[in-house]
Amino acid sequence: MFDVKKIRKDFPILNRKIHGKKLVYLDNAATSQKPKQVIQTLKDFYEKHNANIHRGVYVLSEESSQMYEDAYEKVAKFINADGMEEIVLVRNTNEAMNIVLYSWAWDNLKKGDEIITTMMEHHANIVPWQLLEKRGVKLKYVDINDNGTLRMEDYNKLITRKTRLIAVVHVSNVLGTINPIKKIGKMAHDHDAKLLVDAAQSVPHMPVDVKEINCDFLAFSGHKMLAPTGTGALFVKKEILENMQPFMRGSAMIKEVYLHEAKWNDLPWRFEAGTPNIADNIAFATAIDYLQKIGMRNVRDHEKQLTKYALKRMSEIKQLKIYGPLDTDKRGGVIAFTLGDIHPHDLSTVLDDFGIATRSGHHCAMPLHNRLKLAASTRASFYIYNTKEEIDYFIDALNKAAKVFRL
Ligand code: C6P
Repeated sequence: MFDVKKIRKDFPILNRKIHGKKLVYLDNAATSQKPKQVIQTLKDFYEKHNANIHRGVYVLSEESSQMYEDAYEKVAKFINADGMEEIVLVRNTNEAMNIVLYSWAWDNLKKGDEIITTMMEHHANIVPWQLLEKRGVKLKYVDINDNGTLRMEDYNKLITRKTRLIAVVHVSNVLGTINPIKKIGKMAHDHDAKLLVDAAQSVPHMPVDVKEINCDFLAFSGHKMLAPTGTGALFVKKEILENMQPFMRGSAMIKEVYLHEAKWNDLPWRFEAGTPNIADNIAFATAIDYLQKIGMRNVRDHEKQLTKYALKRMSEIKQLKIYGPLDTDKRGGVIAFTLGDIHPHDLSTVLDDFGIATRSGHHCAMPLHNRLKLAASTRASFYIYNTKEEIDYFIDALNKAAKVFRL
């Protein structure tokens, strides 16, 4: 049974007052709040187990090494990967993309090759590929329809025998659109191209299975799914990861070092130079335990209900424009909107006076905002601890803001 009241008790920060009002946290797409279980894991680690990993034969080092390896296995299992040899733990989705850029694309793409991405991408899935343009790789964009879905017919027009990579966001952090990544992956593979999925806004919010999607690369951030900041993961199919060269070189990622050459460590350690983010990644595993206990299907259902309710109530507000599909089967729990001609930063500031945390700006999706002819938007994004009552309060605040700005 999904019990939001019980869940809320696990999040100490939800007791905070902001400007004398109860905090209503609606910026979950940026980063989620952390339950006490995750905070406790960090405390326990530093109070009872702290030592560097894979370096000592003493008890603390063996304990921390085991806990770190267990965290890898937990992340792998969560997305149904074949164990930690298909995972690299990273600080965030951006870092994951940069590993694909420097350790795969750099060696496998040459002048004339093509990458297809989309107009609804986060900068993390655009800017890395721009570096390859300097080497003569062509970067192509699939456009969007007026309702914020991908213009699927563009793929047929853009794919050629030179397409090497199709990079696509699973759930847009602005439009909320859930993209048909399985279908896109099939098109990629039919053309001998690889599929890279930016799952930063899907893995925290719904069941995601890398085998079912049949993706080659999949990136996500732990800090958006209850884990500490500085956590995230890159999934790469084993046969691809085995042949990728580590681009960060130094200690821990090697097996043997000679004066003029070195032999790489086993997977996944060859992609981790130096002391990794040990405690935070162990707490990442606690976050996964927490989500699995609730069940990812229940997480999705709860957010779907909240989103449906919020979309209905928001559409009743005059001059409020919502971006992205309105059908909750086709969208996740992020809602970007504008209210009349109120500048999104001004609106977010007024909402903050009510204790409501929203994000305003281009949400690191500037090409999308340009495509929508928008300088910025305000965005509310939901997670497991948000309630219908919070949405009512948010709607009230929006109505009051409209009055303040004389809409
Ligand atoms: N979007 C948002 O407020 P990092 O920052 O590397 O953990 O995640 C990057 C990223 C990549 N792809 C998508 C779809 C994302 O939404 C994000 C993060 C946050 O929308 C911060 S910009």
